[in-house]
Amino acid sequence: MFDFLQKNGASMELAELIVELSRACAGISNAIVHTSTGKAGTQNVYGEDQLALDVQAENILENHLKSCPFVAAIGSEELDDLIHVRDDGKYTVVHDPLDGSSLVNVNMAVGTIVGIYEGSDLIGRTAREQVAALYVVYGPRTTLVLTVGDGVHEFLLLDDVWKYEGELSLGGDKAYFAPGNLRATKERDDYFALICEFMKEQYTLRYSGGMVPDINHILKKGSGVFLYPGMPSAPDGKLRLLFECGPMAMIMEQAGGSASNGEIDILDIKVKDLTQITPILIGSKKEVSRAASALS
Ligand code: FDP
Repeated sequence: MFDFLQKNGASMELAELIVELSRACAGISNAIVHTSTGKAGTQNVYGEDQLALDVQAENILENHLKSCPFVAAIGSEELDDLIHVRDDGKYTVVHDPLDGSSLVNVNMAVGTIVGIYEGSDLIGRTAREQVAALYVVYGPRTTLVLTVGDGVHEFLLLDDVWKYEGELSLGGDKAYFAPGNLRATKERDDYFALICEFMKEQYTLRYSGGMVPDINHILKKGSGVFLYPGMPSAPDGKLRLLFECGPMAMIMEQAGGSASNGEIDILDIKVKDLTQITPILIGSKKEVSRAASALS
């Protein structure tokens, strides 16, 4: 993976950091198989109950990142502040260690999401400043999808080694939809109407309840849209700008798609605080702009 990353324009430091992250994710893949799916007895910064696996995935990533000489700071969906790692570090790494972890005990796919910024502060910045982003899908197979700003590339974990599988890009024309937060249809007639249109136009539903596998579906099939809109009682939805939406938006844009909050690109939203959430419409450009007009 190191050589591949350097050939694709990553600096030596960035390539080493991503390789370290890929080792951590191989460890998380193993932990998913061997760790209890029960609760940890603690809550994260959003007040959500943590599973033992959430805590373990967080610890695995944190330990690997602390051992990497290029990491300045770490931000995690599970923590309320950045962890300062070293003054001479070059990168801040933000991550959601185990997105969709409640799906593990029913044996559905879950994921890790990571974004990488240069520098050690994130406030006032935008996700467009990420120098790399990746996600890992822990499903029947474990795959890692990454960008360092030169397209989107997929690797497969085989016997603890990440094997290059190929490039992912949008360009398909099959109509898939993944409608998150369907509860919003109770408060939003426009969302209800859009979902009805998708059904009448015979779009294919592909929604698992895990953002990572649902967006991975769009990237692998080459088309589709994932929606998680807000509603009057929760105007910004619930998905996190830094830890979930920002990295996924960079990957989608690099694959030829787009991501919007309904008004502006996810990649152009200024970070005001680490726990910031945002509505998201992400996938094929034409589907994202259709959803943005329908939900404006
Ligand atoms: P989860 O809360 O289970 O971790 O980021 C959170 C997330 O999963 C996404 O992976 C998923 O798309 C979304 O929440 C599902 O939310 P709803 O339960 O509100 O549908």
